[in-house]
Amino acid sequence: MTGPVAVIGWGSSGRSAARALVDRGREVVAFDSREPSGPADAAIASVPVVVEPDAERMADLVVEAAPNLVVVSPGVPARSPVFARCAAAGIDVWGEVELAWRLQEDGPHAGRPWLVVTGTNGKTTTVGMLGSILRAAGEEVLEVGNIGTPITRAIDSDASVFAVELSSFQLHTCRTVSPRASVCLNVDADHLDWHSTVEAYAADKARVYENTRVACVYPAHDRRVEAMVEGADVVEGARAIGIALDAPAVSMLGVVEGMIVDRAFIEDRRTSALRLADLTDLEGAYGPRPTPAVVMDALAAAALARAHGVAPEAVEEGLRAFRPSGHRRAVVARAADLTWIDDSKATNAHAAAASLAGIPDATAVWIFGGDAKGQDFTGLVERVAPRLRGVVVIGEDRAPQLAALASGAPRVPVVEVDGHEDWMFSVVNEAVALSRPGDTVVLAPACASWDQFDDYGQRGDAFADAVRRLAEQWGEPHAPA
Ligand code: UMA
Repeated sequence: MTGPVAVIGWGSSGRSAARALVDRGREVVAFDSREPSGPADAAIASVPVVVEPDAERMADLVVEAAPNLVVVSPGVPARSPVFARCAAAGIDVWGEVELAWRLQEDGPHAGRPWLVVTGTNGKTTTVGMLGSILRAAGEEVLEVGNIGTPITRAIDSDASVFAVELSSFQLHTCRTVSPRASVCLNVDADHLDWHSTVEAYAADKARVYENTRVACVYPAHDRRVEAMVEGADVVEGARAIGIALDAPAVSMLGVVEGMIVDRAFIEDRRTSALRLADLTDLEGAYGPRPTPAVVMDALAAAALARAHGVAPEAVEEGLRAFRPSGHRRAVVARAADLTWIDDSKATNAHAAAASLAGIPDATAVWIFGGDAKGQDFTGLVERVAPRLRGVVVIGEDRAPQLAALASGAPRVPVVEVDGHEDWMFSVVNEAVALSRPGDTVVLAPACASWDQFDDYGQRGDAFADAVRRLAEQWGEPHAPA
């Protein structure tokens, strides 16, 4: 392959792709709809960046540049005219992930396995658990993809295996990527502004299973995802491996008496199952009651690791050592006789429902609210009402949350906290007032944070900080999680 390459999008994927291409002696020209923010590193400082806000006009300019390959960033939507225009001109369009795969397979790291995770919710948790398990098995693993590090940035590393998080955007432009094992955790309506329809979104998610070599892992209760596995063109011999929260059938991983067990990757799977780990191994990360969603993530990570040949002991050790990155249902403290959970990342109703799902009835104090993004919370409140001891409603506009609570959970006590000075400290004190010893306080706002914070991370940090101060007040200065 020679000749210039056009890179669309000068963000982290585009710059990383350009760097990998320039390192291989390729000429690159970049396109972006906005003035690039921040300087590129020295190796790509001389790459020309064409700024063109109009997508039609940009597509014309790309074709006029006569590249023999176009590499698109994940943020470029499927409806972007650049796809049709390049197809008409006979120019190949690859995503940054497809480029990474091809460069890997053309180079000294050909054959390095990719274990690939997609899904609407739980991707990052699963990739984190998988990374921890692989590390416990002595692998040099890198967690890459949508999780933050573009894969082209990692291809020249000596990592022995990649734990890869892929979004539907990235899967849309994958063609020859051939994972050793793959999973789609779940599919719920999301990103419809990018994909146009739920069907198109699901079709892109389904691509995760294409060309899989050893195992297509899927939630056994989810017909829609199972159908994706059935419809996938896989490498001969690849197996479908179900995961479920109950006793596993043959070729599945599941849960028996509080143990994660494997009936897929053992010789005598027709007659027996192998214990991999206990649910209590998740306690350090998630407290005594991991939610069903978290257990499914652990099952998925275990199945991918087992498909890669990891020993059972490493699954146990890896799950025990795993700690979620901040704000994803992390136990931030046990203080004031309560377990405090930061799930500030739960910025929509689906994620908040998953967050509250594993908590015993009437023992959750729920911190709920923020920028509602136009959501109607009636369904969410009806679903979680049995779990609730009380609710602290936050945010600048609390009307949508209060209306849903009044109709869906009329007997649950509700307290509002407005944005007065040091309001998050009031929130945690109100939560204590609503609670009984042994309860769980969950920050799972179901809303974006932009009305009061820069991002969900800042919101979670403010919560953790307020809990720390509360713990000190209660004479529990270290309040270990
Ligand atoms: N741009 C254009 N034209 C377009 C769209 C974007 O020129 O039509 C330009 C923008 O002006 C900007 C650049 O492209 O300069 C940004 O590119 P990008 O949006 O593809 O983002 P990157 O910085 O390359 O980051 C991407 C992922 N972002 C998206 O998918 C939106 C990151 O996921 C990912 O970590 C990174 O690649 C490395 O793989 C972020 C994300 O929000 C975390 N993902 C979504 C999610 O998780 O829900 C899918």
